[in-house]
Amino acid sequence: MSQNLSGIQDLTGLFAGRTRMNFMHIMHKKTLILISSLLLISPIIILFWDNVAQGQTPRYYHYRVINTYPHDHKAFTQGLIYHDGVLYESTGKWGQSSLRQVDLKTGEILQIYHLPRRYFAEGMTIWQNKIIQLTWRSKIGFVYNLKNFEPLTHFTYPTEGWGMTNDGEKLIMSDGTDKLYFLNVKTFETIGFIQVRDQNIPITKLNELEYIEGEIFANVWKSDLIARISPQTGQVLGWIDLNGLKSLLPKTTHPKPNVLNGIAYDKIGQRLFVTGKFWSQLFEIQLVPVR
Ligand SMILES: [Ca+2]
Repeated sequence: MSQNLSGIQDLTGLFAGRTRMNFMHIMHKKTLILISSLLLISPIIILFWDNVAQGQTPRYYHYRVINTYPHDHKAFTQGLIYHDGVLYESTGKWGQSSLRQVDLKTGEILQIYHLPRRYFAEGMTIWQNKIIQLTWRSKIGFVYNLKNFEPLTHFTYPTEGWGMTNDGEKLIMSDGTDKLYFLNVKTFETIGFIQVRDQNIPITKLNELEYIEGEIFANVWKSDLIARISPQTGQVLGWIDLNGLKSLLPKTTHPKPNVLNGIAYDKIGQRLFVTGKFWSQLFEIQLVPVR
């Protein structure tokens, strides 16, 4: 994982400038509406233009903390899922990589599988009665029995492995670039990809993923941002700014809390959970649109 932060710095600048851009966007729309009204152009044309404009500019969200739960502060979180009332987590680092089943309310580890020391675990997803887990640079993924974590099989891929989720039909994988790959869930072959863009700006370092209500949510590595991405076009539909969340963590933990990473979604309860690497807490948050 590159230490080059220029992409993130660009992203931060992009985000900071958006208040002004939103204002310009609103003014632009108002001007169009005024001219259109004066020229007695059909309101349908105005509506069409408005939709086009909205498709070009992402929405922005802050957050409200709804609940706080304990989280293993020694877990270098790489993948997080909520499934059937419990959390599943993949943790990284050489010699510390694991697959876990975790009680949400207590943070207790209910079941754990330790990977061989030569593997650095990354993202994962649940498909039917199996767990599929990536590794960082070994170009190998593992498939486990969901119930007892028994290793079943493995597969290979040509890139680094970062995040993983699925849309109910195919696997979705990130590799730290601006690409999200679609994989056949039976053969693990790459069947397509999208390139993620905020308008025309490539968004790189896409990390942990979660497919939520028809969108792909992606942590951007080493930032407090989660991108909401269209699976069809790769366009960023929205930005969630989680700045300040890490500062809510108790100060006494060791190792030091690392970056935000970990998105899980309770589809039935419509609850959104986030955490980070070595974070001692996991947060249920509600998104608050920035007006
Ligand atoms: Ca996830």
